[in-house]
Amino acid sequence: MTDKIFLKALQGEVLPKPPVWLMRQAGRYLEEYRQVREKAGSFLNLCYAPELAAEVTLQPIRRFGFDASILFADILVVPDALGQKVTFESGEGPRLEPITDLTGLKQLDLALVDEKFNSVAETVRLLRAGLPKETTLIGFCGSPWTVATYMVAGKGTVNQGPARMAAYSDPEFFGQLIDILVEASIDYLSRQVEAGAEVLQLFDSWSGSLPEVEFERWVIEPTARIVSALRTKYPDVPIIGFPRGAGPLYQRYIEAIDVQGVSVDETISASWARDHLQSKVTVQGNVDSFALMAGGDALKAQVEGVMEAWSKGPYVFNLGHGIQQFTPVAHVEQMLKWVRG
Ligand code: 1CP
Repeated sequence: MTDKIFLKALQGEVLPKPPVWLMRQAGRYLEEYRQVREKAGSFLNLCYAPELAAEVTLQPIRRFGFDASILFADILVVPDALGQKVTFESGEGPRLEPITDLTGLKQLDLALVDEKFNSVAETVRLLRAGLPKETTLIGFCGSPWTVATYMVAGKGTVNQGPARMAAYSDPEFFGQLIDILVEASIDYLSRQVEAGAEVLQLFDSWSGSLPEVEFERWVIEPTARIVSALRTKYPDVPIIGFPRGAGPLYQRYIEAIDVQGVSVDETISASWARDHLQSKVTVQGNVDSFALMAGGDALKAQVEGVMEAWSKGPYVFNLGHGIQQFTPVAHVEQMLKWVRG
């Protein structure tokens, strides 16, 4: 039995008020984050400095009292730890030395990951010691497809074209890349659980760019392997999947993968999610992060829409995607008042 309402919701309990947290709740919309970020130097330095990473993880908990806290790190820690060169240029997003064929895969080595994965695990340890007792700690990684889109293109892309091309024209290479990511992700998430992560979330931010057959092969299949390995090792740790943009394939995703929760993006209607997802898993979402940035009546309507549609089943209140950089803190406070009453 647990007193943590976020865990209760993931165990399927229907609660009078939902637990609430926000994707990317630590970040540049917070003044106190920008200060620590500056002190850390590079973004990856911040990810690998346990004291600082724990500090920025705790900032939104202190300010807003969210029910869950997500480890501060990034999905690109995995390629970085495997040996690919990764940097974050300010204002431009991530840059990687692209890996586009079997020869390129040789620079990746599963034996290299210890130091970097362990420093993230150290952040998790500090957090378990520093979080309020009612707050649940979420560990995470990117799903193989989404991480691979960055590894192949060397940066974020509008349509994930380079990875889609590689998957069609060199499936041998692309399949091996995905296999490496499956293994590295199981290792990485296992270390997070051993260090104290109580829930895991798998971010597949770009799963919406794949047709059905490719979705099955590059999203469902590798994610199912990761989830089943973790389920076997840690049967009591709930897992949330986030196949962003998957549309009706959300349903296939929760049927094929043993997740306890599914994070729903803002393009899915809350009533569709209630009818097709909530009877099987806990749903999480799905207010538009731009409605939060805009605030006012538009935001209020969305908050009420989600709560009305989902309140008869298990759910977690969240956004449909990460919080926007220029979101006023006052809008977050207002939204919490509406949610918590
Ligand atoms: O300089 C900065 O401060 C950079 C901003 C930033 C932050 C705060 C980046 C760069 N990453 C993060 C932290 C982060 N990233 C977290 C932990 C913090 C929290 O949620 O509170 C998490 C869970 C992520 C996950 C992540 N990183 C995803 C999946 C979720 C999503 O937003 O779709 C992705 C795709 C990334 C890659 C990434 N990291 C950062 C940037 C600018 C990008 C590229 C995004 C893109 O291609 O559009």
